[in-house]
Amino acid sequence: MSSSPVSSSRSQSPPPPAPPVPPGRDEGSGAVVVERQTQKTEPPRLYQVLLLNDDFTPMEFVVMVLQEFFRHDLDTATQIMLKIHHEGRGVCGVFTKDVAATKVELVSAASRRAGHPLQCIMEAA
Ligand code: TYC
Repeated sequence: MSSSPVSSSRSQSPPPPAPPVPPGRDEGSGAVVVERQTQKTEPPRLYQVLLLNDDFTPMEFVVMVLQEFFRHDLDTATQIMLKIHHEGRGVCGVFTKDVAATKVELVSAASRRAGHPLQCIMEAA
């Protein structure tokens, strides 16, 4: 059997694959290329930052911490401080992991510097 008359000796190999088309409008043809999203992005895990009660840290210092590091107003900071004082622990705020860890470090450093034993910790929310 002879080869087809339309095929030349140079068309033996298949044509090279078309270059990938970036998402968006396919220039010229008017076609729109839609990329299927196969992987779902999970929301970041959140962490509570807590203060623990102790017998020595002055109430005023705890209120200051809640205002300065967690941006609570005076009334809210006082309520949170009193909750910690009576119940042993209380939530200062909820953050992503890096932000929570930074808050813990900053509060702990400030407490140490002021000579207070105030404990600041983080827990998965
Ligand atoms: N219990 C402390 C006192 O009576 C006050 C205090 C409140 C300390 C909250 C720590 O996280 C704390 N001076």
